[in-house]
Amino acid sequence: MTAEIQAAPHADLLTGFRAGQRTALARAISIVENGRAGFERVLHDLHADMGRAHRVGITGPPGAGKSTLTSKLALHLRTLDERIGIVAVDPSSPFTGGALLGDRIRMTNISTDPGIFIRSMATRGHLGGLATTTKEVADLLDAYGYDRVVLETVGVGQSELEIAGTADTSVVVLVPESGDSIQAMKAGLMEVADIFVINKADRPGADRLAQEIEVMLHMRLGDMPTNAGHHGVSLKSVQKAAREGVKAAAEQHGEWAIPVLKTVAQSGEGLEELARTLDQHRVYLHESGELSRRRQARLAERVRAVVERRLRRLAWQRGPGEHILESHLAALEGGEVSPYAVADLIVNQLGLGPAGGPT
Ligand SMILES: Nc1nc2c(ncn2[C@@H]2O[C@H](COP(=O)(O)OP(=O)(O)OP(=O)(O)O)[C@@H](O)[C@H]2O)c(=O)[nH]1
Ligand SMILES: [Mg+2]
Repeated sequence: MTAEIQAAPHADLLTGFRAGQRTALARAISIVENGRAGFERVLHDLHADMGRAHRVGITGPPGAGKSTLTSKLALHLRTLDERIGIVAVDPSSPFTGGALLGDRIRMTNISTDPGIFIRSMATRGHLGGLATTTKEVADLLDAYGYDRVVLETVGVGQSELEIAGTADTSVVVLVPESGDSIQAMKAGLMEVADIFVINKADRPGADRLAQEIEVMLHMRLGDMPTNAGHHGVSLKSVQKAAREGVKAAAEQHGEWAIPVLKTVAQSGEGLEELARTLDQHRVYLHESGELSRRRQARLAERVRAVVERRLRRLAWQRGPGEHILESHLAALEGGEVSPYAVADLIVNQLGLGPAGGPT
């Protein structure tokens, strides 16, 4: 074993964690979140306890109602006696964050229930990368025994999309505001969605957005409804044809027909259907073998991310990388050395043997 997973065994912490003590869970999370000594060992030791939770990613544009939806979903799942862990990635800085406070207030009514655990993550200050840390916190919630682990991220950046894309089931939340469906296409949200939710269905335009999404899903299958674009044909009839087409095509290939649901998160409308659809997707994942494909992809990605994180730490935190860089800044600017030569010097210090270098 390397130094990373040998360090600090945290025996008491693990005992408390496995006994279901929330304080131990909170401590484990803060050790992992802050990358404190021995954090990889904690994850290593708990790895065998992971893999039971259904991981649900909830993403979408800022203010779409993701937190409201998540808390209402959690409340509904509680009535079914499920235990839910929630990780919310807060896009604003932890120091000025209005959104963080907002999330806390909106989620207070559920935060005293022992069957629910909520953690808000700050997006800054993750040397190992936000996406990896967030997923590791989700791992802890899984290992702790939550039946459902929900990851809420704002679908604006690459790492947020990455987080959503590595859940077992990804829910993309959109709202009836102009350009939303086009935004979704642009941001790559279409590619990660297993379920679309049109939230704020109490507002005008929800039906139209649902129709647009269904037509887009159908177009992605490469097969427009034959009457599309025909003069006098309503979007609604195209939607109906599209929905049927998506279902038929999915059934034919044993695939998942991506549903487009409507919700009013504030009042809880549509949440039961969302919960049912999540269960259906979980069954589909099991039966189709897609679950193990997704989990293998997730584990492979994790190994790569951990290797990269260790190399980064080795170069910039433990090793003399920063020092070598600083001491060459003037020479770099003066054109006496190239960035590649300085990189060579740093890499050579890592004790990894020949590492390519400039050719
Ligand atoms: N009209 C209406 N408002 C809603 C609905 N769901 C949520 N809202 C409101 O929309 C606002 C944003 O809700 P949040 O749940 O914080 O949205 P979010 O997507 O988590 O926001 P960020 O995490 O900041 O991106 C709040 O004022 C909610 O009360 C809904 O179904 N209808
Ligand atoms: Mg939120």
